[in-house]
Amino acid sequence: MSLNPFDLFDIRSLLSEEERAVQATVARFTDTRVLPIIGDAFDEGRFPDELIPEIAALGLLGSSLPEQYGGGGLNAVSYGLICQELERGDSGLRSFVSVQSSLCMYPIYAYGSEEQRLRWLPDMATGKVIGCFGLTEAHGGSDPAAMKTRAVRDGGDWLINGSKMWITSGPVADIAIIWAHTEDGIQGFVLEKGMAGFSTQEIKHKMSLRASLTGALFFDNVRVPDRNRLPNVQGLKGPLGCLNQARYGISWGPIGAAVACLDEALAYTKQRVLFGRPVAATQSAQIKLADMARRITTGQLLALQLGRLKDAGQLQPQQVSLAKWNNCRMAIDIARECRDLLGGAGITTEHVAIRHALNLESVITYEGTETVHQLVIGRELTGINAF
Ligand code: TGC
Ligand code: FAD
Repeated sequence: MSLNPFDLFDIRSLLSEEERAVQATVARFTDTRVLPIIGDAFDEGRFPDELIPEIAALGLLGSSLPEQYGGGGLNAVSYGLICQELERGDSGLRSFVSVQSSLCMYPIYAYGSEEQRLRWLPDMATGKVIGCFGLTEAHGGSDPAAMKTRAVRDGGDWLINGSKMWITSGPVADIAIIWAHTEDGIQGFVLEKGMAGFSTQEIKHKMSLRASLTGALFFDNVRVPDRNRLPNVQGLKGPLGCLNQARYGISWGPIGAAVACLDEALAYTKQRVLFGRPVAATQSAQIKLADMARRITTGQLLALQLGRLKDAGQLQPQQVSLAKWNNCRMAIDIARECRDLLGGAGITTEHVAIRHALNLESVITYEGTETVHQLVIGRELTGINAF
């Protein structure tokens, strides 16, 4: 019996019925709705927002949140599988779902009041309200504690001044979860589109995540009522707690991108005849393909155990760092190698490898660069902070 080249260790057999059903549903969506349009969307630098109603109808927005807030009540492994299957289509689509679910709905759920949860979460689950998450500033995203954005009390309101950079979905978002220094430490605020002094600008000329919108946010004396402040967290642990959720999903997503690239490279090298034999019949191509399968299998096992730890309530941020680092590095290396195996054909978006390779340049950078995650592990091993 031959093995499934994309699941050499039969990891599917380790999934529950519900987890398999979630994976199959999202895989079908990616095959039928995403893959036919995503190459063009990437070329055009267009986020395919026509897919939002379907993404919402499938329950992919806030899938882990309780049903009373519009969530799906799914476990962490299911959320990981959602990210993996979406990113098999494109990292931009997975980014959209990560930001909406892990970076916007999660903080409202985890740090918000009951009134705030009921006010925003159900509409975010249906895609009626789109969110963005503003932590990074232009002078240095790796060091968010150095943020310059400030919120100052003014009677029952807050006045917010500053800016944020590189914000996914920023140009279209209806609400922005933004993090600002206050006299009581870093706090989170929900800004609403149309608030006076709040403006956005799209970042153009991206060669990566072209099927995703990225922008800058500007706050010029934005008056925000106290009821829009997230009351239940203070300090950097607030935004970093959200990053744990998103980084967890990003530990799964790039597996999908890597699988898409391996799938393409296998098909291509089997039919491409050079020097009288298929490229796949050469030892060097087989070693490369085998190495990809090895790294994907390792990444799959890592992600699944990460998910099982999360579902057991035992997940440590350092474990998320290691998985995000490993699986982003695994996927970008595979995408670049697949691009090479396709020769000149690999440089066009007629094939998926270059699009995934370019996208993964962002994925390995955002949510903590590779270096940041390496230093998190280094600090854990040595007890010495090298940041
Ligand atoms: P440090 O002293 O380590 O910690 C400060 C406080 O935070 C707590 N903490 C965490 N809490 C929850 N989860 C984590 N992962 C945490 N890491 C730390 C910590 O316990 C402490 O709490 P307390 O109560 O003692 O005050 O902070 P540090 O200043 O040394 O920084 C550590 C460092 C460098 C790891 C952190 O700043 C970092 O992770 N930097 C990278 C920033 C980053 O990842 N930004 C991402 C922006 S969002 C984004 O990219 C979205 S992409 C969107 C998409 O998916 O499309
Ligand atoms: P810098 O922090 O300036 O890093 C530059 C280099 O220095 C990197 O190689 C880094 O690894 C290295 N470095 C940093 N610290 C150290 C150190 N101590 N020792 C050695 N080397 C170090 N942010 C949000 O808040 N919300 C979003 O929705 C969002 N979406 C994004 C979408 C895209 C497409 C991109 C590209 C970014 C997005 N980001 C978002 C921002 C992202 O999180 C930051 O780009 C990332 O955290 C890195 O910050 P930086 O770009 O300022 O790089």
